[in-house]
Formats: sequence, C-alpha cells, structure tokens
Amino acid sequence: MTVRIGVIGTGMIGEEHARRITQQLTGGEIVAVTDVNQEQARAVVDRLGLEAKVYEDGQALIQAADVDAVLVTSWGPTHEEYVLGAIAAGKAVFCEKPLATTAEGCRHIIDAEIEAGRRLVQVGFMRRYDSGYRMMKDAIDGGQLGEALMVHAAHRNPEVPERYVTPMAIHDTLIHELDTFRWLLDDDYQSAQVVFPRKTRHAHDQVADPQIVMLETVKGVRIDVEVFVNCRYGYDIQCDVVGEEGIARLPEPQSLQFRQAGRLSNEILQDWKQRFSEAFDVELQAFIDGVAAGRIEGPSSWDGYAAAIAGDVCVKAQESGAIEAIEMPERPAFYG
Ligand code: NAI
Ligand code: NAD
Ligand code: ISE
Repeated sequence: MTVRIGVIGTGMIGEEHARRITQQLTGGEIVAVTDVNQEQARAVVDRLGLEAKVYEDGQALIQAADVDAVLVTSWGPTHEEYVLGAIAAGKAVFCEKPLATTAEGCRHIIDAEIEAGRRLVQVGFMRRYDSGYRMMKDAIDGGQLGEALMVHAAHRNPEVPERYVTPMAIHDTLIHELDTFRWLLDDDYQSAQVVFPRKTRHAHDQVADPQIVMLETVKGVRIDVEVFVNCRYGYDIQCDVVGEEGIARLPEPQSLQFRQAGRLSNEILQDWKQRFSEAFDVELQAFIDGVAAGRIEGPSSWDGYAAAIAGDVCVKAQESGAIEAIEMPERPAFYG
C-alpha cells in the first residue's frame, strides 16, 4: 500500500520532509500540499517534481478523498487546528513540534484523540530516533549505568533570527530536551528553575542568551541544560548521563578527522537538518509504516502535552527566577 500524504506548511522543514519522503523513504507519496504562501507551495511542487495538488487551505487538504495521512509543518500556532481537523476526519497526522503552543491546546488534542478511540497522532520529537540517543537509552534501560543520578546537557545553535525571543528558548529549542529526558529516563519532571549567565554580545535585544535550565525529576534526577542559541561556532547537541556505575556520553556525529596545517581537527555541523538527518528519516519512515499497518506509535499526543506543561513552567521560571513546581496530571490508560 502506498500512503498518500498531504503536507500543510511547505517552509523549511515541510520541504525537507517532502523531499525525504519522495526521494529517500519508501511507501509514501506526496499527493497534496498547501501553504498560506501559495507561491511557496507551488515552488516546492516544482522543485521536487511532485505530482501533487496545491490546496487553498489546510482544512480543504485534510478533507481531500485521496489524502490518507497529513504532515503538519506550518508555524507552531497553527498546529492545533490542523491536528484537530485531521483527527475529526479520522486521518493519521504527523505534527512537528510543538504539538500546540499551549498545554491547553494539547489537552484539546488528547481529548479528541481519546474520543476517536485510536491513536492517530505522532509528534515530531525526532531525537527518539537518533542512533546516539537510542544507544544511551539501551544502556540506561539495560542497567549499565546503575541508577541515573544527573544529566548535563547543552543545546547550541550558531545564531537565531530577530523574531526569536526569550521564551522561544523554551518552546522552540528546549522542547526537544524536555521530551528527550522524560523518554530517556522514563521519568517526569517536578520542578524547574532558569538562570541567566552574562549575556553574549552576539544576541539581539529581545533574547536573553545563554540560559541555564535546571530540572528535577520525580525520581530525584537533577538535570542542567545550557541553551545557547548564538554560540557562533556551530550546531552542537551535548548530553552526559551520570549514573551510579558510570557515565554515558552522547556520541559526536561521525566526521572526518584532519591532521592539517599543524592542527588536529573535526568538522562541526552547522544546523539541525544535518545533525538529525538520519533521525528524521527513521522517524518519518516509522510514521508511513505505522499508517500502512494501521498502528501509530512513537511520540504521542501525551508526550506533546507533557513537554508543553513543563515548557510553560520553564517560561514562568524564566520570569520569576524562582524554583517552580511542575505538576503532571495522571496519564490516561489510552496512552499506555
Ligand atoms: P518555516 O517558516 O520555514 O515554514 C513554515 C511554513 O508554514 C511557511 O511556509 C508558512 O508559510 C507556512 N504556514 C504558516 N501558517 C500556515 C497555515 N495556517 N497554513 C498553511 N501554511 C502555513 O518554518 P519551519 O522552520 O519549517 O518550521 C515549521 C515547523 O517545524 C515548526 O513547528 C517548527 O517548530 C518545526 N521545526 C522542527 C524542527 C525539528 O528539529 N523537529 C526543526 C525546524 C522546525
Ligand atoms: P518555516 O517558517 O520555514 O515554514 C513554515 C511554513 O508554514 C511557511 O511556509 C508558512 O508559510 C507555512 N504556514 C504557516 N501557517 C500556515 C497555515 N496556517 N497553513 C499552511 N501553511 C502555513 O518554518 P520551519 O522552520 O519549517 O518550521 C516549521 C515547524 O517545524 C515548526 O513547528 C518548527 O518548530 C518545526 N521544526 C522542527 C524542527 C525539528 O528539529 N524537529 C526543526 C525545524 C522546525
Ligand atoms: C528548531 O525549530 C528545531 O526544532 C531545532 O531542532 C532546534 O535545535 C532549534 O533550536 C529550533 O529553532
């Protein structure tokens, strides 16, 4: 069975995902696209040589009879309405992070999915499909580290545009770590605090950069994450899990080592597209295979909701400077 897919939002990542489904993955075909910027949608159809119809809006695309599944890759504030539309139409939907920009929006999606009676939503938390994180997860689950005690992590981007403001360090950037550590440690958060070191001169006025986010989990694991989005030198994701019996470090992406001009060096990647390219492939192949098999797995609406709850508290902690409590409601049996 070929899964016929419609893409809502053909910007940077929408085009990337359409390209990989068309050129690299198996079992999926892009048959429909839409974007508020219709020219952008048409340009992507042309660039990728797609046989896809360009729809006027996302809801019309969702309703199309030849669309089996939907990819939501438009701007964050539009995600909730399209995911709800797909659920109402009984169609599987892959939604880029964030699932919704508020925890309340995520809750609406959970209620609709439970009402529909089966899982239809996969959230774009692609780190769960990264081979390095998977090795760490296996080591932790297999008991190699003993009990996990601490995590030291960093999420660094070379630069961000003017529209990137202080809370986006949480909702746009840290959101990946907020999901990853719940999954890696099989735990939930109970508190958050954010502190601001001296500001880099490379950050524009509206963003405090860098930031250090400190989290405590229900099991008592302490996590510190440096978010530094104008670090200049590259896109760099670091993670050490410190356990009772040893430490596991996230592997560096594979790269050539140079001995040249009196230096020993490795290239550092410059953006998330390169760093998580293979993870995006595995993530979307899992979605396509899940739709074909009638069984959606991977990061769920509940995971999107949990990250949003923690994210909202982190933003509160940015503003208050205090240690803020994170309260997670009980997980419905529907989400295992
Ligand atoms: P972008 O701005 O390049 O693309 C968004 C596209 O959506 C634009 O073409 C825009 O015209 C379109 N759009 C906006 N509202 C729309 C609407 N109501 N209906 C149809 N189209 C609409 O943004 P980008 O970087 O591609 O990000 C898109 C999403 O992907 C965001 O949610 C972002 O958080 C997520 N993302 C995830 C990444 C990851 O690592 N998983 C990496 C980058 C982005
Ligand atoms: P982008 O701005 O390049 O693309 C978004 C596109 O959506 C634009 O073309 C815009 O015109 C379109 N759009 C906006 N509203 C729309 C609507 N209502 N209907 C249809 N189209 C609409 O943004 P991007 O960088 O591609 O990010 C898109 C999403 O992907 C965001 O949610 C972002 O957080 C997420 N993202 C995730 C990762 C990741 O690592 N998982 C990386 C980048 C972006
Ligand atoms: C972007 O939207 C992503 O999701 C990337 O993975 C992240 O590293 C970056 O900071 C975000 O802006």
